[in-house]
Amino acid sequence: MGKNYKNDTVVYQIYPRSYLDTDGDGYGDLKGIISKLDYIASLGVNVIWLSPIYKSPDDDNGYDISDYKSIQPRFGTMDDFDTLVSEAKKRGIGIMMDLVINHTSDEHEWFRRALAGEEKYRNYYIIEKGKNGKIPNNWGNFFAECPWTPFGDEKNGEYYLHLFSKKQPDLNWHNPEVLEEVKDILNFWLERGVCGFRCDVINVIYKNTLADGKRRPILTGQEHYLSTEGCHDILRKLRESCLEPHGAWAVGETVFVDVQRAKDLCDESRGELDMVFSFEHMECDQIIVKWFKTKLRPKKLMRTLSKWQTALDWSSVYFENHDQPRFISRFCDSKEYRAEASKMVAGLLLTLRGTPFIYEGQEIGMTNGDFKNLFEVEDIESHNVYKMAKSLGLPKGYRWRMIQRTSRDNARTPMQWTAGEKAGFSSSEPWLKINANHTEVNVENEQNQQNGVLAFWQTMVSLRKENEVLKNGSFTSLYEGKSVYAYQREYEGKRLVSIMNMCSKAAKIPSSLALGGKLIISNYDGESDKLRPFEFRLIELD
Ligand code: ISL
Repeated sequence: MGKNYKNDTVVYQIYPRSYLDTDGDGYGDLKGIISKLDYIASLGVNVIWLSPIYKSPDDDNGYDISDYKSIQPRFGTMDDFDTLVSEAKKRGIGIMMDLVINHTSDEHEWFRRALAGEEKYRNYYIIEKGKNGKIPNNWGNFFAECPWTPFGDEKNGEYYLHLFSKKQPDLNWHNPEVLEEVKDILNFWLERGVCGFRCDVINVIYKNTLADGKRRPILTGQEHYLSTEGCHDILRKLRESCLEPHGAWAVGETVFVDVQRAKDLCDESRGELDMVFSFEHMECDQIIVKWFKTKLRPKKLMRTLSKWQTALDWSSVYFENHDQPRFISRFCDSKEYRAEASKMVAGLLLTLRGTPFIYEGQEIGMTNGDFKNLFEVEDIESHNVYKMAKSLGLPKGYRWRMIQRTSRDNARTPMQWTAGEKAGFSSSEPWLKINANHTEVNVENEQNQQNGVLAFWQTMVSLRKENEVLKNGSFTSLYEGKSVYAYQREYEGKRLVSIMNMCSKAAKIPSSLALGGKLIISNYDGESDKLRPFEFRLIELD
């Protein structure tokens, strides 16, 4: 992927099961996405990243793949997929697939054959003898469960490793045959015309050793598998054999990544990833682990953003995805300013340096799901964490509030198309509860408003795509206050300044920011000598 391609791209992430259901089974489908391509094109985006659409028993909503070369039947057929690629292409939009290669489903043919005793396939997974009648090591698991499950008959004393659910056995990347299989999968999709891949938890795939790890509050053992040399080597091979020949690109989801590791993974000269998703800016409201949250502190967010903007030459920029609570719900608790806050995030996302990723529903200011109890929550991680909290003796009310705030389902509620029945998402009961605020927060409503949230996102995307300073300019932080953030983008002598107020109270404009210049866009009408709640301004300096 050439440099300009990076700078010109704005990505829209779709969580297929929640986008639009056209066959009335309560799940979104590919035909639904196809029917919304004009809407997606109207956002101005030029790449769609699809969360997994492969065949899967759905233990982790498709991140447990049982066949990498077929489509989940409830999402449609391979013909539907081909139509999606060609119809998107007509609108100047590329399709990016989600590549999940740390693990497969336990229902994948490879794992079944391993269980049936085929040596070749046993070597595809990480299978170990227990130690002294116990599991092989002291590692932790991302979903708060034990990472080892008996492999086949318990009496054999063997276990397989799974960093995620027990239905997601980890692949053995020490086996070169696994690499060959994965190359074949990439080429299969590249030949069908996809433009790239979002690589799921890519920096954990290669485990150096299975030795015990240093004890930590979460994910003991991580020092044995985070960003190992083996992982770098695999990424280089995948680029050389698959991405490069097809002119495709890759963004890596890289958990617990620090600046140096991120640099190592996406430095152009190393030929690995084009960019990464880092997490530090999403953790500004967390206490040690993501399930314990405080109110988001804007200053911490600003500092973290500036740090990453300055440290990396290029990366992705995102504030929402299918794993994170809705961003505006994290720092704007008043309904009154929902629209302003969403517009401010649009201003922020689209004026930072890097490739912006917009998550479905973000463009209309969707908020966290309004779940009333655990029965309404589907996510495997939430259920496991609830159980863990119970075993730690945390009180019931606390446990529920914890899930309510942090559940990944917060961002997975069906897309809100209309104020009507089932939000225009489906004709039957949806797989996950629709937010009651769809009567107010929905696409149809937004499309009738000239100054609405959607219109602002559209304007910001087009500004971003047309403006060389926003596309290519350098980043310099100008001000990081309690709620006021300002930074400058500069390119070939032209300067733009973004200035915003990240809270629901008006804020004074610091004297150092009285820079003059011409207002390009703001999310408020009329002038004001203060920054109003969640006000965003983009200013061109002389
Ligand atoms: O959510 C996280 C950080 O805030 C991490 O726990 C991490 O993003 C996540 O667990 C890894 O996510 C990816 O792989 C998982 C899958 O469940 C997620 O949906 C996917 O994005 C396993 O494949």
